[in-house]
Amino acid sequence: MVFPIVPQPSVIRSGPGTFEVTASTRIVVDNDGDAGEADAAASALVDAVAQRTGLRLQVAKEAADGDIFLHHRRADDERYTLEIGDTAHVEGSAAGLFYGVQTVRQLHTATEYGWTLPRMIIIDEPRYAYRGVMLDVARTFLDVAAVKGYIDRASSLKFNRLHLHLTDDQGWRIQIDSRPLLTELGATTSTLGRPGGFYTKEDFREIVAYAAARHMVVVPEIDLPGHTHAIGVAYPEIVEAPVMNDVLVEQARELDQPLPVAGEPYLGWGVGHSSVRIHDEVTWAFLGDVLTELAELTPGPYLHVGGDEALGTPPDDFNAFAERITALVVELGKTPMVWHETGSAVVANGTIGQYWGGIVPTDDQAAQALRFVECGGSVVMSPSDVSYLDQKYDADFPVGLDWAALIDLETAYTWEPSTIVPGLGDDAIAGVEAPLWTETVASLVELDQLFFPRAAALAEVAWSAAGSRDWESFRERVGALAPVWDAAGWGGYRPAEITWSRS
Ligand code: TNX
Repeated sequence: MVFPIVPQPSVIRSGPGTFEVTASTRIVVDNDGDAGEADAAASALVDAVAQRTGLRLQVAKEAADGDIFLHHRRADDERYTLEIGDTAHVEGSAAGLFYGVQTVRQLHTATEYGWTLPRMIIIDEPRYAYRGVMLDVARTFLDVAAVKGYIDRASSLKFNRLHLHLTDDQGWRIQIDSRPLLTELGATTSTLGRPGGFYTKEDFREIVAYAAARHMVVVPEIDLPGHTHAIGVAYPEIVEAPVMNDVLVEQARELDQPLPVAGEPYLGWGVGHSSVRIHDEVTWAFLGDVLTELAELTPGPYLHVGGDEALGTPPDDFNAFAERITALVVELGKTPMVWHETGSAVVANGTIGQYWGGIVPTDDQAAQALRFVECGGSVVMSPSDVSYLDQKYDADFPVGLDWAALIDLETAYTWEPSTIVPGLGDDAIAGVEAPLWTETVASLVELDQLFFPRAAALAEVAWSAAGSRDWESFRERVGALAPVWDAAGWGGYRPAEITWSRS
């Protein structure tokens, strides 16, 4: 018997018969302490049942047979157990309960009068502690409602990190009180002239709180020292003139992208032409102010400071910059995250590198990834030819880029993080992240097409034990999730190699 759960749980034992959720089923909360952790999971379950059936179940304190119990246990982990018999029990930490509820939501079949659940036992916990999705809100600005929608989708697959790529050549998306022109002038546009925008501090706090309620930690990124053209639209003294050497001019021509003009918004999607002025103390005062405000806004432990594709920055300058900026993040009490190129430098102790090379790394990429371990840190795996959600599924796909690879569902599923960089095994891997860049994305509908179903494949790579992953089993399970996604109003692509259940 294959149960329609993605990611695949650690242990499943099926029992005989079913458990019926009807209008008289109550959700009984059993909080360990008075923080109400089980209450949050209870309302997630109430909402999930209501979404599919219109029934709003009662939440109760006292018990009866046939109810669904949520037992909260104080623990700093993400484990849960699920036992469905005459009565249903979910037990776990606050996060564990939330994941248990997501599992129940996937397991049900809708009936005329409610839900049917199979009797069974599940014991489940994740493989990796860091299970991320990234959203590029710089290339295309996405409003708070869209970001919340993205959090709903990702957290249903047990992702627990939301990396927000807040700044790039095309726009600056976060209010910084000490530098108001960043948003006044640097946020007005998106790629190809799509609407711009930015998050006020209140907006950002709202996103962080919404994510936290779904057990996702926000990882904000200010991309540096490259990808900084938008800073120059606001504060020209911080950035170098756009670098237009032969390589970059040729690259822009091949990509059919315009060249940047100093001080004017950049609407193309060429890369590598911008850099902050690394040797100017004015720049460091600016960066100190920006990162201090961002650190204050961010309850999570990480600040991502970019480091990718600084093609216009001389290597020695880049390394000096990397050392100083990661040290600054540590001073602010946060763990620095950076793209893997930054491994060319001696980064601050504990810095996490994000690997975005291919599943067959070049020697440089492998060496750079390993440097984070030598510097007391670890690596998050985002190999671009399997985990990049912005790449097309096939050559004819209407949205997405294709520079890394065409990534069909099986390609997104069938890879193993611990064997990519020789010498970089699970003890050095913090986890997996699936980035979604938005040069070609104009709407939430298009975002969904890139996200579903590949994010489900990547969620399983991040959560499920290597030995429990199996493409044929995944094919069956993912196809059965279509009604759950439909009920939530989530679109997405439905590739023909999967048999999709009907709602
Ligand atoms: C490369 S991957 C980039 C981004 C682009 C992306 C498009 C990485 C760290 N940098 O600037 O948006 O390609 O796929």
